[in-house]
Order: sequence, then structure tokens, then C-alpha cells
Amino acid sequence: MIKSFENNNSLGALSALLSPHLKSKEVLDELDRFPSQAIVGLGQGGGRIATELSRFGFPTFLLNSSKSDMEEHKRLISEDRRIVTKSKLYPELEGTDKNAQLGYDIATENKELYKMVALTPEIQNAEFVWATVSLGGGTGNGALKVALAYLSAVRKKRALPDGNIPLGIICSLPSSDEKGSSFRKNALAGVAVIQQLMNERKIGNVLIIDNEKIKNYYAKDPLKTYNGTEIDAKSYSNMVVASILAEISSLPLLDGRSVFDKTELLATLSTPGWLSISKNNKVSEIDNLEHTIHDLFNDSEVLAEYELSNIAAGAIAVMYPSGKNISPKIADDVYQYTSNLLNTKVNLSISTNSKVENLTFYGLTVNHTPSVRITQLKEELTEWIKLEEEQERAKQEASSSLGLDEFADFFSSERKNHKGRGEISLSDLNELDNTFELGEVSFKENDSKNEKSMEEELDDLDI
Ligand SMILES: Nc1nc2c(ncn2[C@@H]2O[C@H](COP(=O)(O)OP(=O)(O)OP(=O)(O)O)[C@@H](O)[C@H]2O)c(=O)[nH]1
Ligand SMILES: [Mg+2]
Repeated sequence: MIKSFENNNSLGALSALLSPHLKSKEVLDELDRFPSQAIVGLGQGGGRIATELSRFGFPTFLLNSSKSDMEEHKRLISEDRRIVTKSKLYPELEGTDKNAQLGYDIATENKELYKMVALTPEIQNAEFVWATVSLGGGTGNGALKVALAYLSAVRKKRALPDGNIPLGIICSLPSSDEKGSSFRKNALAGVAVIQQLMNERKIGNVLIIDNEKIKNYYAKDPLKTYNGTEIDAKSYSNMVVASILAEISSLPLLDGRSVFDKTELLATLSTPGWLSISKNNKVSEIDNLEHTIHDLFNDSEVLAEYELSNIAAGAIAVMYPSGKNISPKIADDVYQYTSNLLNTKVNLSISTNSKVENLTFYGLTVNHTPSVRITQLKEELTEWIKLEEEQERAKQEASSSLGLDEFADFFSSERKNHKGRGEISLSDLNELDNTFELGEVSFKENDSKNEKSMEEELDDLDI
């Protein structure tokens, strides 16, 4: 079960970001109904996001090809849940240095570990499971396809009545000051994988953290912890995502004029699509409700920005400070304005709370199209490819001006044979048969690569 938001020593600096309503008696009394969630963190960024979420008491597993990346989380995540994915081909590598294709190969090599995590009781029994990943990198991004195939198969057993699967992804997108094409290629390839999983209804919501948006916002308003240390923008973004997720997860606990119940929240989170979360806690009086709702969805998105069109599902929550007068018409009005604006089915929560000082609004939309940052990333990628080609040309020119062309093939590229790194096998030698006409000599072929497939359901999956 979730730990109390009031007496939780693991929260650390995250505590400062949480909405005060999480520490209210209304919420604390109902904590046993808090939607149970489990987390699988892939790669370094994914591991950091996951660890931030683990502070609430959510069971959390980390998988990474770099052991040292995960060491930073040893105080919060036990060793048996920090799982190292090793590569036989590249035993010395820790991470992929932003090579998502290599990340995919390593994940495939380690698929038994991903199956093992998917089959843990924590993942099987949670009401919702999140996989977390940074799409700019190689290890986590490359692992997405493998991890999600198994997670989805397992979570399908807990599908909602409409068939949607309570499994989502939280992913970060690189910011504009991360240099080079590889971050962007990785990110766009990752988005393509995710979109396909959505189209196949293998996952529900995907929550994007736009590192560009967070960086710009954070530059204006950096956070200092109680002891005065500054927090870097990426750690801050992980805290923001953790706090907003806890806040929206608490909505079903709020009692009031209109209740967004747990089934509705899980149905929203399990709808395949890109989840946008908006928040406004600066309203002291409502003078123009329609305007406030418009601003909430258009200008108060917390983690990434979206075009407000093509929406699959929506929800709005309004929390009043206790003692504030609530107009009897409010539920009808909020419902009407929001469903007109979003043009889709809308869930509604209207409640009062003893700890909030201002009115607090939350808005959720599940969008068919991803964040507008994707279009920018595509443009940035085109520019980087052009720039890198120019750099390559300049490099060639510089080297040809040395006049050493006759040595160009001295270290021939044919020597670079990846397969050559492992031990030589009988089948490698058999390839030489034709060259030396040893055809009549027969060796018994025993190809260890053709292992018999295991019987478990997961083994039959085609990734
Ligand atoms: N939001 C967020 N983004 C992060 C964080 N750490 C790294 N990133 C982003 O993640 C990308 C780099 O990916 P990593 O997570 O370092 O990569 P990886 O999965 O470990 O894979 P390798 O490339 O093999 O190391 C960059 O775009 C970073 O901006 C984090 O804590 N939060
Ligand atoms: Mg790494």
C-alpha cells in the first residue's frame, strides 16, 4: 500500500512539491483506496523517474545495462530490484552511449530478465503499472519494445471491461540544448514504437516529460531544498512528474458533490493515447468559469504541450477550500464547459478540502496525437543531420589535405567483424568447407543457438 504522505521519511525534497491536499485528513483517512501502482524503470533517466515514484511506496524495479547508473538509487531500491542487463557480445560496456539499436540488442539478449520482472506478483497485481524511460538514450529506449511486450501480456490479465490494459509509459524527450542527431533519432524511433503499441491497444496512457519545457520553466523558478541545496532541472522534472501523478491518483479519494471514482480514473489511464495533465492552484475566486477552464487546458499543462483537438477522453477536478461557498450550479457548469471544450466524454470531480488555500483545478486529456515537441524534434533532427554532414565533409577535406591517401586501406574495414569477438564455434569452421573442399568429411552439427523454445506463454511472443 501507499505510504502516508504525512509520515514518509523517503519523500525527501519531493515533499515540498506535493499539493497540501495530499496531507489532509480527507485523503489520509481514505489512503487504503489509493490506486496501487508498480513501476519498471528502464535505463538511467527511466531509473531516476522510477526511483522518484518509489518514494511513495510503489514497488519499483530498475533494469539497466549500466550497474553504476543504478548505484545512485541503492538507498531507495533494494539490490534484487536493481537488475543489470549484461551483454555477452560487449561484456565490458556499461550503457550504450545513446545507441538505441544496441540497447534493443542487449534487451533481447536479456529477455528472460524482463519476463521475470513482468511475472512478479507486484507487477501482476498492481492496479496500474508504469514503465519509465528517457527516449533520448539507448539502453532504456532500446528496451521498450522487449519490456512492454512482456508487461502488456501480463497486464492483459487485468484488462478493464472495455479491453483496455492498465499499463502506461512515462517518458522524457530531449531538450534543444542536447547536441547531435542521436538523441533525436532515438527519441523519434521510441515515439514510433510507442505509437504502434498504442495502435495495437497493448498499452494505455503515455505521459511525456518534455525536458525542454521543464528546463525553460525551471530556469525561471529553481527549487531549493530545505537545507538550501539546488536541484538540477532533470531531477526537478522527475519530482514534478511524481508529485502530479500522486495528486491525480488521489482524486478518487476525494468526497464531494461529484466523484471521479477509481474505476473512472483507471479507465482514463488505460485508454490508449498521450496523457496531458494540467494544474492551476492559483485561483482564489472564480469570476469567469469558462475562461478558467479554457486556460487550464490550454495554458497550464504541467509536463508537455498539446494541441487541444482529437481527444479520446478527458477529466476535470475542482477542489475548494473547506468553508468556501460552492455554487449549486457548479457541477453542471464545469461539466458543460469542459465537454464543449474537449468535445469528448468527460469525468468530473468537485470536492472540498481542509488543507488547500486556493481553488485547485486539475485537467486530464488523453490525446490521439503526441505533444507538439515531437514536430520540433523532427525539425531539429533535420538541422543536425545537415550540420553533421557538413562536419563530416570538413573532416574529409582536412584529412585529404594531408596527402596520405595511399595509407587509406592500411587498416582495412574487413577486419572489423563483430562475430569475431566471441569464441570460434564448429559452425564457423564449417563455413570454410567449400574453400578447402572438405565436404566429404562429416562432423555432427550441434548448433547450440537452436535451443528448444520454452513452453511459457511469454516465450511465444513475437517482439
Ligand atoms: N526527465 C529526465 N530526463 C532525463 C533524466 N536523465 C536523463 N534524461 C534524458 O535522457 C536522455 C539520455 O538518456 P539516458 O537515460 O542517459 O540513457 P540510457 O537509457 O541510460 O541509455 P544509454 O544511452 O545507453 O546510457 C537525455 O535526453 C536526457 O536529457 C532524468 O532524470 N529525467
Ligand atoms: Mg545510461
